[in-house]
Amino acid sequence: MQHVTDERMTPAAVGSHHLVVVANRLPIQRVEGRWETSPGGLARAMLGVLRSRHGAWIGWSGDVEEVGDAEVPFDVSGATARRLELDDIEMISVPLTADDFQHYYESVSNGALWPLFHDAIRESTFDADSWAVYEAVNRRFAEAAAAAAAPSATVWVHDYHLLLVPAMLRAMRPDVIIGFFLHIPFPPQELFMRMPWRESILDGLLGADVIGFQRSVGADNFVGLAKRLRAAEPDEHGVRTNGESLGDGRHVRVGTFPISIDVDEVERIARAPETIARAREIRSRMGDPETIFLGVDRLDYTKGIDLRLQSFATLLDERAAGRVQDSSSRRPIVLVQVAVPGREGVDSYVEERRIVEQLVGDVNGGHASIGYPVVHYLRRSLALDELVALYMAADIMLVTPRRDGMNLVAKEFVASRIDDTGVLILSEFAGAADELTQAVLVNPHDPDAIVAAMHSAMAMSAPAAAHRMREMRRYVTGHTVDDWARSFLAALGEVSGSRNADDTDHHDANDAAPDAVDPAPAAAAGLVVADRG
Ligand code: ADQ
Repeated sequence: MQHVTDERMTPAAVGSHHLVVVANRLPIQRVEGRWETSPGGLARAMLGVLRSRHGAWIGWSGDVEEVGDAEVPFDVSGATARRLELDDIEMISVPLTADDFQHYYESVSNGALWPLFHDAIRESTFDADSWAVYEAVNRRFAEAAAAAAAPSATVWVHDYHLLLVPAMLRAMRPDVIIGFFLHIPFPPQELFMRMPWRESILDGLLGADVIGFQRSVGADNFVGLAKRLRAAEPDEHGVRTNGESLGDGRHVRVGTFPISIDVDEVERIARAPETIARAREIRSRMGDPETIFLGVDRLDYTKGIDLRLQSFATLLDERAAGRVQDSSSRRPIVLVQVAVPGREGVDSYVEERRIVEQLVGDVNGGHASIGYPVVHYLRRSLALDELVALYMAADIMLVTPRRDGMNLVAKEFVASRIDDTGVLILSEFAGAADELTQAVLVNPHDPDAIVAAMHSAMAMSAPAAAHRMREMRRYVTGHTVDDWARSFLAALGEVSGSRNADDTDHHDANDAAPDAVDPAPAAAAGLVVADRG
């Protein structure tokens, strides 16, 4: 059910949320003129907890706005507002103009941070004017969070678009518990040091109470940098800040929280008779190939789509030249590559699409026959049920990113293989490699290694493949996105508990009034803030 709120008429709703999620995008989409929650795994995991804790989600709606266009985006039923209640969760939109979008999203987030945090696979562009906009937009998100959060609420900030929000929010609302989760890798010190805004970023993050990373290597990189650049003192659970601007001696917990998927949803789709029939249909429409390789990615240079296409071409060349023993089969081997384009305002994404599409053309040009392409290339987003049917139709899943925070496609593939068949080839440089250790792990930077992994996956006996898949399924089933969200919130809950205990101790020891939060920013946000104790 959707319900539009015009905040000009309902100011009482401000500042009442006990759990606030802050992310670049709102988890909503417009379907036939109506706003609905969008179905991603993160959204599904968070919406459940948000609903149960009177939550709000702060983010951008996805539509750029004109300067001064104060009342979009929720133009439903003739009413307009910045807030929309969907399924008992308040969606609060942070407006972005086309200029904001270009500087904050394209230039800094995806032109500077994204490549640097992914091993500097592409050169970052550092533009001081864009950084000023990034700061301004981060402040807007922090202000929205400060205005939405109830006294002592929990605020969970997500990802590289919002690295400055934790410290900004702490300055406005010292009473709230702040978590930050980074979905992408956190780079090694040598690379991070290139960033002109390196101190600001560390200060921004150190404003949080808990900082979560996908892999322990990211957490270690962060702690090392906080020590080196901010004189933070590492301990078993994180760091203690050191410096006036950061609040001397404040503890920041730093941990590893590998994200996962909605396993129940994927399994439910995989068990549905329509999906099983669709998987069979996909195979037969491709001429019942001997082997179907599958890749599913955003069209991003980090994902290594080009690397796998090159290795696939080598595999086909070897078979054509008769250098491979099992090439006696007349049935073809094919690769299905699904790629969703995006970020095309950034040059490197336009370039990546050109590279990938040229390779698809080259491989098909050299190896296809009439009516039988060897690479089936779909440049679009597919619904989850169609994706699951593809995961089930495939024999070998190719997940070969040059670097990836986690890679949820690998986990979706595993969750889909309810009959324990199929082989996963997985890059060592994806976060998922720490967990899915029964995959055929590969160094994607080594073309021969990808070809060798393809051969070994094709040659793997059914019992060996079933053993590996069973192990991986057991792992994924026991580590769902709900478990991930719960564990991060539990870490925040511990901070909240220890703060309350500290306040009680302080109160008992000094017999003084509990610390009051700085009322100025809260008052600016239209809030009445209670004492912390
Ligand atoms: P992404 O880089 O977007 O996420 P990923 O983890 O692979 O990467 O998630 C992609 C999601 O998009 C999956 O759920 C997948 O099903 C979906 N998807 C991909 N291609 C699709 C297509 N053609 N059609 C429809 N859906 C498609 C960032 C980090 C990752 C990290 C996630 C979550 O870069 O490393 O795993 O966040 O933290």
